[in-house]
Amino acid sequence: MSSFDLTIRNARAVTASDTFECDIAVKDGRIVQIGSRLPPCAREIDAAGRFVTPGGVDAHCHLDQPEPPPIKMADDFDTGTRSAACGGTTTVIPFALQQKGQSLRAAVEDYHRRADGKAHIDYTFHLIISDPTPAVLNDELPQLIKEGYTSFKIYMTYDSLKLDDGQILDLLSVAREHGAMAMIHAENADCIEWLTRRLEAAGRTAPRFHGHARPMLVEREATHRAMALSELVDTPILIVHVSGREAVEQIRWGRAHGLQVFAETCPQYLFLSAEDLGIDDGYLGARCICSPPPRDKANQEVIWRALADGLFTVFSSDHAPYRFEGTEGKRPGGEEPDFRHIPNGIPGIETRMALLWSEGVLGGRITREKFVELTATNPAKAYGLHPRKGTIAVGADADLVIWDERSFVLKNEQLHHAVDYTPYEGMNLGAWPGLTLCRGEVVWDGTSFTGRPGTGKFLHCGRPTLLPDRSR
Ligand code: DUC
Ligand code: ZN
Ligand code: ZN
Repeated sequence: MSSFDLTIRNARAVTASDTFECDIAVKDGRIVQIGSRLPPCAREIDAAGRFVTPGGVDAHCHLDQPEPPPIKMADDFDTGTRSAACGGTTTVIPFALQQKGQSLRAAVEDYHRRADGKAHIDYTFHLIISDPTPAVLNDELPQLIKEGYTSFKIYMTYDSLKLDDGQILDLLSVAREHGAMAMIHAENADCIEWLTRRLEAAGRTAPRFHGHARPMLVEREATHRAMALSELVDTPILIVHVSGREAVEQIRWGRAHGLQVFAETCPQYLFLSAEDLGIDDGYLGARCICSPPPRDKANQEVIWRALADGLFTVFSSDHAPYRFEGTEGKRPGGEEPDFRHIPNGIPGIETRMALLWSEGVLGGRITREKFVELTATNPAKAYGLHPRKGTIAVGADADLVIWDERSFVLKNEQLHHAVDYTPYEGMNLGAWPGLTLCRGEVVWDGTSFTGRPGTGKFLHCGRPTLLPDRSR
């Protein structure tokens, strides 16, 4: 009998580069051997020819982020990571948000308190920097990067978060000097505000006008500007939640001109469209309000092609969980606010992996290897977690998903988040994780969630390995 804790037999293991038949042996939470006909083990799981992928790394999700009352996120680190695990994600990277006037360190400490003892799977934090004071730029941020908080998000829109070009240049300089990944939310704030006021003046305040206030050109312009700022400082950026053709064209242009620009997209830009925000002035479309907004079918096709051809580096959920009913979410106390006041964001932490496997892999749009690259390996590399996370290799954490390929109709009641709807209700899916292992422990067995709060650990990130190493 071997000394392994667990052996997975007859796996069809998929990595970002290969698919191969093997047994996978686990000891102390790590993969210790990959081979054929490994010796018997006291605990074995027969994967019987099913595909086994690395557990997903969801590199963009929002959990228990502070909000102005009465708005409150529905998912905290308990329900959010439970939902992630049941959907095949084993690492999440939500955001420690600095409020204006707050020290960055205090924001990180507050966010640790929100996570401590609650997470079921491993996690780390990106930082959101809304107030890049000299203390932040010179002391707090460089020190936090050294401690393993090696990525931060910059907003070009939202009044409470947006930075001007000079502030962005300052932050990109810190990213360059200290080897951090800068993520950018690219939408032109002034255009959005101007359009919003005109829509309001015309009485056009129903949810669907959210999309009218944020047309593609506001994303196109900000994407181009973000790339210009990154070029000026000579440091890479990662543009998050890219929604359609015009932004994709900008990024292709940037790449063709030698700029180092990485890009992320999300399920909502493949599976939702402007019609989901409403075809009339009804309020139900508030459920699909997110920013940038979903576009049209032609833009969905552009995003699919860009996933397949390598334009996109990362596929994340941008899970931003607000209930529709109740006092804290999209329809607070039964009120139906103007689109300006509806919280931006949709749930998706549990559905991200299965949507892409079903429609991308089984739909013949991307390879299995590309699926792994986008959902696990590249996010781990982009944020300094690879090779511990995001791959199937000796020495990596035993974060694994065994896939069940079966058709079913998705319903919110099957999901484990604390949100009262899924935007993907009624979709036919062809696969769902049949088993999720987090550091060798079963957290989801295909029917039941089996995790325990507090077993997920905080991860200190290394230097993002997608970035050039300027230290030599
Ligand atoms: N947009 C964001 O920028 N963040 C959260 C969700 C959303 O829709
Ligand atoms: Zn954003
Ligand atoms: Zn987001």
